[in-house]
Parts: sequence; structure tokens; C-alpha cells
Amino acid sequence: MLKKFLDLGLQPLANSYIEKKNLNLNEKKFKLVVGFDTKTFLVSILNTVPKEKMFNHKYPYKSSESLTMKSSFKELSKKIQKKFKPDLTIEIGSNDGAFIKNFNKKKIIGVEPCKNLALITKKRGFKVFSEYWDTKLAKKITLKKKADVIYSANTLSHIKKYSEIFNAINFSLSDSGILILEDPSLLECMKNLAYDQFYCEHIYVYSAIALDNILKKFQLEIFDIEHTPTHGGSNRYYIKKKTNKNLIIKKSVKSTLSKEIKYGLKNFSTYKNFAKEINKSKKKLSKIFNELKGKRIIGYGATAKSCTVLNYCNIGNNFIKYFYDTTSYKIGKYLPGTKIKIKKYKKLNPKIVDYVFLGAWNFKKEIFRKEKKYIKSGGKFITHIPKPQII
Ligand code: JHZ
Repeated sequence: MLKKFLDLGLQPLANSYIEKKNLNLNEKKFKLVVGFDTKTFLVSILNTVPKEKMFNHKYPYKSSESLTMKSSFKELSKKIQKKFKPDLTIEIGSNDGAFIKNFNKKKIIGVEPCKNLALITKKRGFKVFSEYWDTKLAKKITLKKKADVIYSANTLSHIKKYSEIFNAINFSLSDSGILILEDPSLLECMKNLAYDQFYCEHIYVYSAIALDNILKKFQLEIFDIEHTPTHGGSNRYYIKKKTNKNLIIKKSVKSTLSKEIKYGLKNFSTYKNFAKEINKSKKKLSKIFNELKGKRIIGYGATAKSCTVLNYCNIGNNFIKYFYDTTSYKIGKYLPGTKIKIKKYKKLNPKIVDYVFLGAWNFKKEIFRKEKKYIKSGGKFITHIPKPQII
């Protein structure tokens, strides 16, 4: 039974940045409510938006905008090539090619429904199908030759009909093939009170418990789990077909599941508590902004996550003058809901800004490294993760 535990209010589409000429138009909003299925242990948002409204030729998010992601993909691709020596790898949700570009062009195929992003990778000479991943596409790509590795990062959580994904994967993956899925970890999200991981695109935030349950239905099983710091704490699941007995199931699987059970991820009360803490976090963040009224505050990283937190906490352009972001598709537009302007990134200057709200808190390390000078000369940041504070 799906039981709701968190109401994040009316929210616009997180990646629908507004053009200046459309500022006075009414934005489409939906109720962002999060629930827990007591039977499957799956956490999901209750109202979903058709995929075509979110993932289309105007999709603004590019994985390559951060050094952290680029190096994480580079490292993983080296590891995959060394360990599994795949002759054919498929990436589902290849975005702008941040992962793919580390492979031999003949040995990898991308799948990316957002045409603008697929085009970036195609122009580099890689084969990319600009379609949604499903059984029809799987048959088209791998009718003659199955994949040795299928990789997908930050994509599974975006797809409502996961059965379609796994049926297609089962078709495309060779019997000895490896499926690698990487997604934000529900446990880390809850520990860090990162409620901004919930927005229209994140239909599910997976725990290992929930994923393990789902995979069983498709005769797939997790044989290893790595914890990575990306996107505030993610799990990288290594998965095989059940019939493949050549790979042993590592201790990491049991230990991750045990940790989640111990934290209470199977109990509804844990989620009710999480919601209570989120409410407190909202109040604290609002208090910080109210106390800083009149100061020159800007935002850093116009993330999809920022949409949730700012709209939920009613922090608009009366508090934050503008956001800096490096993404060309976002610059000159306005954040959904709050309508805060996004400007082309410039190095932070304490003579111009007093406080900087960390929209891209998941890249705090990278950003702090970049803004050493600002920090040294007394520049301050505001963050809400893991708790609202000035740092
Ligand atoms: P970032 C998106 O979420 C959407 P977002 C999506 N649904 C998802 O799951 C994750 O990505 C993976 C900018 N930036 O990665 C670039 C700077 O300006 O936290 C990006 O616009 N300067 C697919 O949007 C944003 O911040 C910098 O130095 O929450 C980061 O977005 C750095 C490091 C980033 O994802």
C-alpha cells in the first residue's frame, strides 16, 4: 500500500527554466507529494508528469558541467574496460556524452531521448539513438549482437515504468553481461535531509532494498554495490542475470541491505520522522534568509533541486538577487516558480556579494576549491544540507 508521508507543495517542472518573454505566463504546477509503498518498500512521488514534457529537445541539464561528474565517469569507464573488457557497451540516458566519450567509438552505443544532448555526442562521432529506452529499441539495437555491459546513471529514477526498462535490458544484455545502475541513495538522501532530491523528474528515489525486490521479478540480481559521493551520495549497483553463476555475490550487498534495514527503511515511521525533520529544516532555512534580509545574496548552481527547496521554503527573488550557472541553456533564463534570474557564472567577488546560496550543494568540494579566494576574504555560503547553516 502506498502511504504518503511528505507534502512539498505546488511545484513547477524543475528543469523548465523560463524565458524572459514568458515571465508573465502562468506556469504549470503540480502537487509534489512523496509516498512509501509498505509492500515493495519503494519511495516515489505520487503525481507524475508525462515524460515527453520533461525529456525533450530542450532539456537543459548537461552532465559535463562539473569536473566531479566528468572524472567520476572517466574513472568508471577505465574500470569497466579493464575489468569486463566489453566488446559492446550500451549507456541508457547518455546525456551529453560525459561517460561515452571515454570509450572506443565502435564499442559503445548511447541512448538519449533528449535530441539536443544526443546531438552533442553524435557530433563527436558516437552512435546515439535519440529515443526512449524500451523493448522496441532494445530489439533494434541488439537483435544481432548483445551487450556485454549496460550502464545507466541517474536515469532509472526518472522512468515510471521500470518493468519496461528491465524487460528491455533482459533482451539486450548477454547471458554473462553486467548491468551497472547508479542512482542517488535513499539512505543518504534521508540522512542528509536532502528532500530536494524529490522533484518531477525523480519519480523514485531508490533504496537497495527496493531495487533488490524489483530485480528479483526480472530474474536479475545485485552482486556488488559501491558507494560513491556523487549527487550527495549514490549507490552503484552491479547486477547480473540470475542464471549467471560465474559471479559471486559480494559482502557489500548484504551489508548495504542490513544498513538500510537498521536505519528503518522498511518502516513507515522512519519516513514520517523524515518529513518532520524536513519541516524543521524549512523553518530554519527561512529564518536564516529572513535574518539576512538586505544583504546581497546570490545563488550558485541553478539546479533542479533548487526548484524544490526554494519553492517549498518560499525563498524567491525578494531574497536571492540572481543565480550563477555555467550551463549555456540556462543562462539568461529564470528559475521555475521563484523566477530568479540565472546569469553567466563569474568568479565570486566579496565586494559584490555577501552570501551565496549553494544550489549545487552536491558539488560543494568542487565549488569551494574554485572559490578559494572568495572564502579566504570572508565570503560566506548558505546551505540547507545536511542542515540549514551559514558556512
Ligand atoms: P546538478 C539534474 O539535477 C537533473 P540537478 C537530473 N534529473 C538528475 O537526476 C541530476 O541532474 C543528475 C551548475 N554548476 O548536477 C551546473 C555551476 O554552475 O546538481 C548545473 O546547472 N558551477 C537529470 O540540476 C548545476 O550547477 C559549478 O562549478 O539538481 C548542477 O546541477 C558546478 C559544479 C555546477 O543536478
